[in-house]
Amino acid sequence: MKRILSGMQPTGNLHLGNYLGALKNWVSLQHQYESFFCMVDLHALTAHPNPAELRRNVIEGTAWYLAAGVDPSKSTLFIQSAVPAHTELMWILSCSTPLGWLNRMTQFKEKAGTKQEGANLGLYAYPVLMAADILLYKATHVPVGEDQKQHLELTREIAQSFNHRYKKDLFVVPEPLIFGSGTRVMGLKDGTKKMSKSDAAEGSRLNLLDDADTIMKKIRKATTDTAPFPGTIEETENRPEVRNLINIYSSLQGASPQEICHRFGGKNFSEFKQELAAVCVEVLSPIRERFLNLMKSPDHVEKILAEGAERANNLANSTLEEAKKAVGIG
Ligand code: ATP
Ligand code: LTN
Repeated sequence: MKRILSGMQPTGNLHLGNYLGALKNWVSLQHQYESFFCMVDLHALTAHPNPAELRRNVIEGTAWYLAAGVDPSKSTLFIQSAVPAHTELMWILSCSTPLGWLNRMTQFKEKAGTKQEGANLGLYAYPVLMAADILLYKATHVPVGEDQKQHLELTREIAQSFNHRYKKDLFVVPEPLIFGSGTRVMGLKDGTKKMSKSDAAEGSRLNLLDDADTIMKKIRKATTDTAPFPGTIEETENRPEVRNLINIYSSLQGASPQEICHRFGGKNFSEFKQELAAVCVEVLSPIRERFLNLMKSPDHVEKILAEGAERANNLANSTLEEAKKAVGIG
């Protein structure tokens, strides 16, 4: 049985990058894999979010999963903190994870910056909790963005060393499912920086909550250059903003970047931008509509999460019991 598990932090303000880099893939994978998707609220605590906002973001984040097409009759949707086995297994795994492995993690270095002494233990141990998320469900595959590749490699090492130490084939060693570079959406203002919810420039990203007018305005104002539209994709090599807009069009509409260049090559950018905006509105508007409808009855979303937590707890507890027995506390 092939099984996936993936998660996203409930940090709010989802954007086109989250949709193309994560949600859209989850929606198609749920037809081929038994799927578990979780809102990793325990991971979010490492950044001390406002408590009321965190709760709201968990519900809204789940509503975005559903609005994008994650189907609760096919996939299990749940909140990480509703399954206590995650933190319990994390402790067991921590006791088998050398500090040397964690010291290699680049995300910790980036997030802690120059003030590592002041960074919290949760941020440092973040990848061990992520390993527990994955190993509890014996996921065979984990769909993640390029930035999470190192954390997944660590999960594999933790699983292998645990199995070896306790002489059991307990944990499944998961394979990453990394989506191609076309899914890395860059900012609309600077094509070398990824589209990100933490960018102060609102015009740099298309939020999933943006209405049609806002989408059109942001695309119209997206940075391009003075040269005409490229006739081949090779000509975009030193034009990151142009390349990014072509990639977005391609991911949303299905045409290859080369086909898009053939179609718009030599033309005015405004014609391309108009079509790009129309495609964005066509794809994003129905998702936004569904989201707004779902948020009219948050109880329905809560119910889906409660059902998901029940299924998740069943599976997670059975793996936790095996792990406890293996180490001698079960
Ligand atoms: P931040 O804005 O703080 O960097 P984020 O927008 O990257 O956060 P995450 O919660 O880290 O949000 O990511 C959620 C998922 O969305 C991850 O799977 C990540 O790989 C994907 N993702 C985020 N931004 C992009 C992007 N610009 N292009 C493609 N995928 C993205
Ligand atoms: N670390 C990931 C979120 C995450 C995750 C997971 C992804 C937490 N647990 C398990 C896949 C599987 C991030 O920051 N995007």
